[in-house]
Amino acid sequence: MTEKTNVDKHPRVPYSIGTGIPKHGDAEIEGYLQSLRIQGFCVIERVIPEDEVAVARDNVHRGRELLLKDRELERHKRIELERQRDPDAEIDDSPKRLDNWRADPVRPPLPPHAEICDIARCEVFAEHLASPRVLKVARAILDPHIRIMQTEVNKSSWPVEKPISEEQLRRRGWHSDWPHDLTAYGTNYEQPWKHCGAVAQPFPDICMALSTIWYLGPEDVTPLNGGTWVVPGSHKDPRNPRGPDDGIDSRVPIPGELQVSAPAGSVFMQDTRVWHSTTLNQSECERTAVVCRYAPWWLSGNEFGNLHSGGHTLRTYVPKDVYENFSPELQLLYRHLVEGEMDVLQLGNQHAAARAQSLRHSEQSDDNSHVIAGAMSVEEWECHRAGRNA
Ligand SMILES: O=C(O)CCC(=O)C(=O)O
Ligand SMILES: [Fe+2]
Repeated sequence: MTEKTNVDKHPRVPYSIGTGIPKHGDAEIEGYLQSLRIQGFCVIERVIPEDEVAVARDNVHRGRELLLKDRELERHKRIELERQRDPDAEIDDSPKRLDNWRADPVRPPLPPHAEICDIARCEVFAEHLASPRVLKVARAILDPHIRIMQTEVNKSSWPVEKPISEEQLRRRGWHSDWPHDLTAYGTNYEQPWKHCGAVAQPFPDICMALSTIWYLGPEDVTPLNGGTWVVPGSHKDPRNPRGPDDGIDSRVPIPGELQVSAPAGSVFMQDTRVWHSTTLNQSECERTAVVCRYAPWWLSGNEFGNLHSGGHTLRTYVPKDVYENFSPELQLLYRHLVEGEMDVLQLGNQHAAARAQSLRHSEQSDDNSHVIAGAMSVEEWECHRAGRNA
């Protein structure tokens, strides 16, 4: 007698995008770097250890509630201040109310006119953002001095109502992320401050920022329950799904697309140029997720690109008392958003500059006949450097 086959509606992770990448040491980091360079993304597996995922997830859920309360308080304070200034003022409590404080968009105002950053109320989860493997990869791709520019703790994908139509299954929302989101989050001519910055097409062939999606379970992420869609290699294509001249329909499938699978606690990290899309969650369970974007010191993030869940282009800040409880590594990532803190260049950059300066004064060979400008690839340069430092 043949046994009845049980089709599991909630398959365990069938594979992970990280499959094939060694799991330890430099080889693991090198695998992620290769994947980022060639495919435009990688999945760093189990950044949050299995037995800590539930705590991180609960912390994010609780944080979301606290943030709503904080923002309401901030809004009241703003109105109070306005009343003190002018008791007869007609207080505009509509979403346009913040326009007054955007008079100087280059130097946005301090709290309460700024809004509290999402990370400020998710301090347990927050510490994972400074996990050594994530930072190693981000620093190798971007720069030794990286910062987190956008934090969105509300990136869950909720189960859709059944039955699901073919039309729904075909639905995509292809885009690339800030600063490569060509919509710049809804700019318009009447409100010129409302612009998060968008790199002009064709994008320079450089990774300017890394978008990370932190999958916080409770289930592992599969194509069924919210595994993000991605088009491998699209970071190198001059076209863009939101490119007005590119003839790409951002709402339907693109050849070569695939969905991410990863164990809960993993991080999907992508070059912000990569074309990707959210996915229908066909399971019965919320796919909890947080999104944040790591960028090098030179990306203009304090003037542009501010964002947290529920915010828009308003300046965000991390309260000093919260920041003081962050670990030193995490502090480096958020220092630029803390009142009264100077975001001086980090140690790695200072060492690099010191080496370059000492070279100026050292004995040099006095012969450049071996140099053929333009003849060395980045890979050759990296081998050469490793040899010198061995
Ligand atoms: O939730 C996801 O899977 C994708 C989210 C995303 O693309 C975004 O936040 O920019
Ligand atoms: Fe995105």
